[in-house]
Amino acid sequence: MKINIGTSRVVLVQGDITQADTEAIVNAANTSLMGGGGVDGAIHRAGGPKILAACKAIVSRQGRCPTGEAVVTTGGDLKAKYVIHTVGPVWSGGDRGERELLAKAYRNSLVAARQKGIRSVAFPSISTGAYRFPIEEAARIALGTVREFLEEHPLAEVRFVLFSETDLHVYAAALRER
Ligand code: AR6
Repeated sequence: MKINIGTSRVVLVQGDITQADTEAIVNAANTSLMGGGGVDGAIHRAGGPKILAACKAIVSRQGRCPTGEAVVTTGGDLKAKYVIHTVGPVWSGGDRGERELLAKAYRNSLVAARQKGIRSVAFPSISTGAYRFPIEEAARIALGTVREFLEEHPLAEVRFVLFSETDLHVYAAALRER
């Protein structure tokens, strides 16, 4: 599924984000930036040790990555030249600012992309795996935040790479709602 927002393209696909040919892919990391399970594990495995080395350098310079913030490293052996590591919130019922923090993670990832002159970015579904954010709401926040950003700051393409067909359907429904 594909829509245009001004001159930018928003694309939803099912797949493995480590294979994406966008200029950057986004990692759903944790504040340590030292890798983990889920998409984080997959990205570090596919991209090789250069990514972790770059994460370590960032952490030794500026400390852990707070929830909602984003940092950029090399893409190592990936097709993507860069990995944007962001940290989504852990869902704990919805009254700890989870929605705002999720929006912030998407927004700051796009801000980081723009600062590097990156024109195409692929996102996974941040926070909806190990961090248990309800996916219907997460999809609305993700797509709404991306749309708002692109209306101000066009990019060539923002792609959502959803791991399962079910997740793709949830994002497609959220995109059609608007
Ligand atoms: N490509 C695209 N999406 C994927 C892939 C892949 N290769 N692998 C998994 N997903 P999660 P979170 C989907 O748990 O909820 C890590 O341990 C997955 O199906 O990866 O933000 C970090 O280190 C789900 O839809 O991220 C953190 O500690 C989505 O990616 C913590 O998990 C996000 O699931 C972050 O949890």
